[in-house]
Amino acid sequence: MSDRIDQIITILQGIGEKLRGAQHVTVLTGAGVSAESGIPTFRDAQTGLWSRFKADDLATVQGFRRDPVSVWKWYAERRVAALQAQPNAAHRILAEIERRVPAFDLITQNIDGLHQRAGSQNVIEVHGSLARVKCLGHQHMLDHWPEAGEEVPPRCPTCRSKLRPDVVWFGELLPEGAWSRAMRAVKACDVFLSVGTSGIVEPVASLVQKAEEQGATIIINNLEVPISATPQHYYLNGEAGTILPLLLQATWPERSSPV
Ligand code: BV8
Repeated sequence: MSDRIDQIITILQGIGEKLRGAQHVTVLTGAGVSAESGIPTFRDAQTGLWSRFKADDLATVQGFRRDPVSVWKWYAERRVAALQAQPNAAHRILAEIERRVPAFDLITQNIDGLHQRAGSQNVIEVHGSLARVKCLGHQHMLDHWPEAGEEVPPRCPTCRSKLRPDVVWFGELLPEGAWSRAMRAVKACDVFLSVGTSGIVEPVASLVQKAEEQGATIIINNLEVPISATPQHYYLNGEAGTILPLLLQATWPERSSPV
């Protein structure tokens, strides 16, 4: 057991050195960073959304066209759950790291808005957000979720076509602006920190490799990686709400962690 602790301490010290000297930190998060806020992930065995629901029915345009009421209700429920959830220590630590490094970008696949509520500023939502809706007909955007009315799903005030959540479904292109910002953030970084993503969904999954190819230090925290390190890679198995506070402490031991 003590060997494992010694290994974690050595890895955290190595990461601390890299983060202290970093010029530009780019973070990629997935559903795992919100798991300790009570938001289910997608692919975790029992609790994952895709083990309980069919992605084809709920996260594709075809699924929405087949049954717009069920899809709208599913996202409306997820939106309420996200609003009732609180950012956890992982969200807060990432916001704190942003304040302590010269340049920082946070790319998230999550649509729950918890990074922004934790104080993160440079958030790039590559899979959209539950805070916004758009219409099926002409992509007219509404920057708020409409009040519940008679009709479900509600209709676009401009063209009367059905409204849908402003999230990226399977088979849909990522928002052009967000994707190019994410690519710039990866190109600019010397430290790339991935937290709570299974790295399955493309094209986001390819960002780690892009960071690696340009020589950035790669740090990966989720529940599936081992605990190990090479000169360029650091793998930390563990819950983000536990690992990230240790990482902050190891990086700036002289500055107490205010989160
Ligand atoms: C695209 C909607 C170009 C929002 C999501 C056929 C046709 C078209 C495209 C494809 C195709 N076949 C494959 C593709 C590509 C497809 C894809 O990648 N499919 C996968 C399944 C193979 N991608 C797309 O379709 C993308 N668009 O390619 O456009 C195109 C267009 C047309 C034609 C050709 C090409 C669009 C992808 C976006 C899909 N939208 N959701 C929503 O409802 O939320 S996917 C869904 O997966 C979410 O967005 C989610 O964010 C994303 C990634 O999942 P993760 O966040 O990683 O979550 P997961 O549960 O998987 O993992 C959690 C991790 O956390 C685990 O590692 C776990 O260990 C860890 N963890 C758990 N607890 C903790 C923790 N870690 C730390 N602490 C904890 N406490």
